Amino acid sequence: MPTEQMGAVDLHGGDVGVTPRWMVGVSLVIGFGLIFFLGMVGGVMKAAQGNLVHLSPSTFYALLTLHGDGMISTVVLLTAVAHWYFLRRLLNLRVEVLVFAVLAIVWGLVAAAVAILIGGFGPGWTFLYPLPFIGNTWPVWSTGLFFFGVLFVGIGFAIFCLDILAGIIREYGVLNGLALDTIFPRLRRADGKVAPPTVIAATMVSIDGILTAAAGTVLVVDLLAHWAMPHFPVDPLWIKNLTYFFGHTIANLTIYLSAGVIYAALPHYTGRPWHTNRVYAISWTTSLLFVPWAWPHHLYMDFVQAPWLQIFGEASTYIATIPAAVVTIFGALLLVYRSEMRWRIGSTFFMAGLLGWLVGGVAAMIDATIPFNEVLHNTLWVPAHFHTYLLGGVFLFVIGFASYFAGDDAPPTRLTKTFEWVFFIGMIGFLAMFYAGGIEGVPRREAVQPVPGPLLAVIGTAFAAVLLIGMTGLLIEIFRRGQRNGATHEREVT
Ligand code: HEM
Ligand SMILES: [Cu+2]
Repeated sequence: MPTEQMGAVDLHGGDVGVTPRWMVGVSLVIGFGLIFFLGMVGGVMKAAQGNLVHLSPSTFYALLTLHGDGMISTVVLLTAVAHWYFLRRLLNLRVEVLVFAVLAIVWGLVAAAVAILIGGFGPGWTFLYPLPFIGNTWPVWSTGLFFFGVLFVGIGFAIFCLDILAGIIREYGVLNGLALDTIFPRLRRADGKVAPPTVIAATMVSIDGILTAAAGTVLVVDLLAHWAMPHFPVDPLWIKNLTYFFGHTIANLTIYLSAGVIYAALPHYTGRPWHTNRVYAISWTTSLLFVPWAWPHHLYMDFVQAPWLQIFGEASTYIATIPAAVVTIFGALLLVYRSEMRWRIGSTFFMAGLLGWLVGGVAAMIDATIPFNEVLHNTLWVPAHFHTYLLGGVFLFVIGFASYFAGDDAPPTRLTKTFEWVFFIGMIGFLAMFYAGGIEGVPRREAVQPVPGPLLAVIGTAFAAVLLIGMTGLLIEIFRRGQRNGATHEREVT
């Protein structure tokens, strides 16, 4: 695709009169607004567990559901939009499709929020059958509305994935989208062009994302049928498998979306391009094949589950996680090593996020190992590990992207450094309390926890407050610095 032509697409936006930059900017504002609100909800839940505020159990479980469903949908939105920002120039994507995807996800979030905040729907964000139907504290309409909300989030994500996959097929084809031409000379193109790492990540995410959205659709349609016609039979084991195929994988894909962002954005700070090679092709193809098989690690306690799935799920968890994480973290270190790395808010958060991904990933694999799972299952170890890589990984990547997007290239000031420290100290302390609870065997998802849960929750609440103060200050600073820069210039994608 000649660059002039792509420039024309950029400048004129689409028929809906929306420019890509505007759309990405608006999505970031919506997403960060939601994270702030849902983070406050998280802080209130912790405070309630620490007996600092009083919530009725049904309110607690409704807020838990809101926080979980909202946070996951929001990071899907944010990471997808950030990845799209780079992909649109590489794949000549149209902004109209992104508008539809974002609208579907936001609509899904609103529907779920109404079901929860007005209806009191509260079976947890994984809405495991039969809980949504037997919880007697919420009305029947809220169950249906919540499922519609989930359906729309899935549809929005599917639109995003299908559009990207179509772009990849147009520009590279699926095999070369995975850079398999670096391994098989027969696939090589005449012009010698190889897919950049951002596109490799997009190929993996879009294919696995379509599978995930398909599973989510089957799941929600099954549940909606049961909701409308209570005689419609559903098999609990089948539903549980589908639920985790959908829930585990969609949450997991936000990390792979983030990797696509880092491949494109980090070179801006190191001054070196991030090249594709065979190792990327092999690692990402492996992740593509195994990510959809990791979900059974949520069902180790289900004795009726087929044993081969348990073993295969454990093995797939390792095989899916390790290669892409290792190549990304090593790749980033090589990119930074002896480069004249410019430490800005963007680059700092990208590197810190990689650390969160590593720590959270190791903690996740510990939990996905059957003998450990026997003691850690459904303890606070679970929110410990996923907050490490979602809050301490994916969310940091998104902050890094926001800084990049805002054109905030000024060196850190004393104020931004202070906010960074406040944020990191709050975050680490907050996560540490989750891990401590896990090691002590405090169960997750309980409005009222056994000792030492409440004490840890008091300390966790204090750290959460620190985290939220640092986060808010930093985001306001990024926004202000971005505005000062005009933030109108577009950058080269490496
Ligand atoms: C900003 C600060 C945050 C705070 C204070 C916070 C707090 C909490 C608390 C207290 C719980 C309940 C844990 C339990 O007892 O089971 C929880 C659960 C959860 N959080 Fe967060 N969290 C934060 C950020 C995030 C982020 C960024 C994400 C995802 C991107 C996230 C996703 C979740 C999910 C999926 C659950 C599980 C919900 C369920 O069990 O149904 N949280 N969080
Ligand atoms: Cu999982």
